[in-house]
Formats: sequence, C-alpha cells, structure tokens
Amino acid sequence: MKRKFVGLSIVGLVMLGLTCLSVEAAVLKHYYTFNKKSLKDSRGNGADLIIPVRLQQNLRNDGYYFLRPFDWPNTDLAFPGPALSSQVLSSDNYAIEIRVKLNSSSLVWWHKLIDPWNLDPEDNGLYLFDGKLTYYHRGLPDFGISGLDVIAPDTFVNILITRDANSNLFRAYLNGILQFEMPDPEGWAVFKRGLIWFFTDDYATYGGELVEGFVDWIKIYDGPFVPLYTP
Ligand SMILES: [Ca+2]
Ligand SMILES: [Ca+2]
Repeated sequence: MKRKFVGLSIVGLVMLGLTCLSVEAAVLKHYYTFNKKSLKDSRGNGADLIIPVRLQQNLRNDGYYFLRPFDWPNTDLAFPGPALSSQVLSSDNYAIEIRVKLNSSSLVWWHKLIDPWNLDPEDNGLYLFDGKLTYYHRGLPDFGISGLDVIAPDTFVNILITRDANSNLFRAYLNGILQFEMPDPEGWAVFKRGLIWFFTDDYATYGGELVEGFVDWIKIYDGPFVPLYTP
C-alpha cells in the first residue's frame, strides 16, 4: 500500500512538474496594450499593429473600439483591424491571448475574431457563433466546432487560443476554461499568409460577420500553455 502511495505521489509530482514546465515554456514575446493610443509592442520585440488611419479615431488611452465603419464597405475601412505581421509569432506553435468586451449584436450569428490567413476567401478562422467561441473551416461541419459557454455582452472576457506544433492541436479557452479542442493536421490555424487579422472578416461573407467591441490588450506567446488563472 505504501509503495502504491509513493508511486502515485511521484506520478503526481511529475504531472505537476510537466504542467509548470508547459506554462514556463511559453514566453510572452509581444504585448500590445493600446495604452496612450499606442500601436507598438510594449515588449519592444515586434511589429506595430496596423489600423487604417481614419479608424485610429477609435483608439482610446486604454484600448481600441473595433466597430463596423459607418461607410462600410468602402475601401480600406472595410477592414477595421488591427492587423499584425505574422512574422511576429511562430506560425504553428503559439498562444494568443486577448482581453475584450463584445457588443450584444456580435453575440448573435457569426462574427469573426481572428483570421489567420490574411482574409483569404476560405473564410477560415476563429469566430463567435451565437456568443460561443467557434472555429470554422471548410473541412468541418457547417457550424464548425463550438465552445461551451455563451459570452456575456459588454463584459471583459479573456480569450486564449493555443496551437501545439507537436500534437497539431488547437485549443480555445474562455476566462481560463477550455472551450474546445480541434485537431489541426492540415494547418488551418497556422499563420502563414503574411498578416494576422483581429476583429476583421473577409469578403467571402460580404463583411456581414464583422465583430464589434473593445480590446484592452493583445498578448502573443512563443508557444502553447495551459492557463492557470481565474477571471
Ligand atoms: Ca466570414
Ligand atoms: Ca489597454
């Protein structure tokens, strides 16, 4: 009995050790705070965020309102952004964390949160579907893979997505709780087309899936991790 207890303890310690390692293995490489209306990486490691000049009026001292432009779908304003060069992160092994508030209108039907393929007409990406985190790509059933929890409107939430290059697993977390896990052997969630777009949809669905809300910050890590925080 004692032997068994010791054995379990060692297993427990190893598991704890692995968990800690996996957390420590992911390093925060880029941190976009938007503070003082800055689009720069506060870690000094990366490219600036890109937002059309005329939409920079939606910057505040603590964040950015991503809103459907009033004269959408005119030219550059059809893509409110922000966008970011995909060079700033490992394309297939990463974590991206955002703190956002979402408008109630974005919690009904489809609205795209992150587009990994530079607005490719494939329409691939991380969406909200009826207020739940959802991944859509054409290899999936029509309604993609959805998470568990419906996001509350006008309330700050923490959204974390991770992709593990070893397992090819993509995971999405809401306020630290795993929402879904998606096998991704084909690399739909690999950032490989120049720009990553936040809060912007492509024209495959005529811009009707633009999302509206406010972003406090965006963090980019050099690898996946399991969140340990609580909201
Ligand atoms: Ca779309
Ligand atoms: Ca901020």
